[in-house]
Amino acid sequence: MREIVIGAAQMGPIQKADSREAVVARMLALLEDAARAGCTLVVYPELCLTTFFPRWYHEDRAEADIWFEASMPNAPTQPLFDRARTLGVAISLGYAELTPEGQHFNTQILTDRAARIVGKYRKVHLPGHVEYDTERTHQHLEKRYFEPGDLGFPVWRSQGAVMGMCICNDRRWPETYRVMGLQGVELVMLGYNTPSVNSQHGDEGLAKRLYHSELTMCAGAYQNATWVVGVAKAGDEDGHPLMGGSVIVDPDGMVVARATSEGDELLVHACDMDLCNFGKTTIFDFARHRRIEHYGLITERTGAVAPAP
Ligand code: CDT
Repeated sequence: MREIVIGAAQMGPIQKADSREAVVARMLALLEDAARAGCTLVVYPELCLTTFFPRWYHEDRAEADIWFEASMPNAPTQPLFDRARTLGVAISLGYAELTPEGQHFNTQILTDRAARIVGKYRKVHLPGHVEYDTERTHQHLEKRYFEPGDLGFPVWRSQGAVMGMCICNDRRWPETYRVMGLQGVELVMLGYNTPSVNSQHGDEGLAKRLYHSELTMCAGAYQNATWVVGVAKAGDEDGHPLMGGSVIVDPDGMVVARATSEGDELLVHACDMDLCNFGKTTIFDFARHRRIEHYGLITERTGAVAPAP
C-alpha cells in the first residue's frame, strides 16, 4: 500500500475587490482542516489567488498584469508556504504567472512537504478567444491574456508517487492524460474555473456541464489507471456563476469524493497509489497493447478533416 491522504480544497468565489491576503487566509483555513484530517497533499483550484479575471476585457492587455504574480512564493502567499512547511503538507495551486521575460502563463505548481517547489505546469489548452466577442453572454479571454504553456505535460516523483498536473480545459482532452500516462502517472492534479453557463449555448444547463466535467476526469483516470483530483473555484463572482463539482477519482474511474457546495469545501481521501497497478499491468498495459503505427494523425493533424462528400 502506498497511501497519500489528499485534500481537494475547493474554493468559493473570489470577488474582484478581494485582496490576495484575504484569499490566502481562506486557503490557510483549508490547509489547517486538511492537516487535521491527516492530509500530506492539498490541491487548490486554477487561478486561485484572484477572481477569474479572463472574463473581464482590458483594451490594454498590460492593465491585466494586476492579476499576475511576478514570483512564487511572493509576499501574499509566503504565509501559506510557511504554514505548509510547518505542517509538512505539500500543496499544489494555480496562479497567473508573469515571467521575468514578460511572458504570461496560466500556471500550477507542486511543492514537496518542505514547501519547496518541485513541479511547475503551464496550461496548454487555452479556451476562449482573443478579442471582445459581442455574440457571447460573457467573455472568456484566456487566449488574450495567456500564451499556451511551453513545458508540455511533465511528471514528478514525490511522496513515493508519480504526479502530474493539468489545468481546467486541459481535463477535457484525452491527450493530456495520455501524455502523462505514458510517463507512468499515478496522480493527476488539476484546478478549474468553469462558468455555470455556456456563453454560446445558454440552454445547456448546469447538470450537463457538471456531467461533462466529471465524465472527462473519470475517463482520463480509467484509461490511464491513475488517480485524478479535480478542484473547482466555484460560486458567484461579481454576478458570474462558476460551477462546483470537485471530485477525487480513483484509477478505476470511480468518484470516491464529490463536493456538495459551491463554497470553500475540503474533500479528503486516502489515495492508495498501488491501486494504479492493476490497470497499468492489464487492460491498459500500454507496452503490450498500444498500436502506435495507427496513431500518427494524433500529432500530424490538428483539426478534423472529413472525407469529401
Ligand atoms: N478555465 C477554463 O479553462 N474554463 C473552461 C471553460 C471554457 S468556456 C470558453 C473549461 O473547460 O472549463
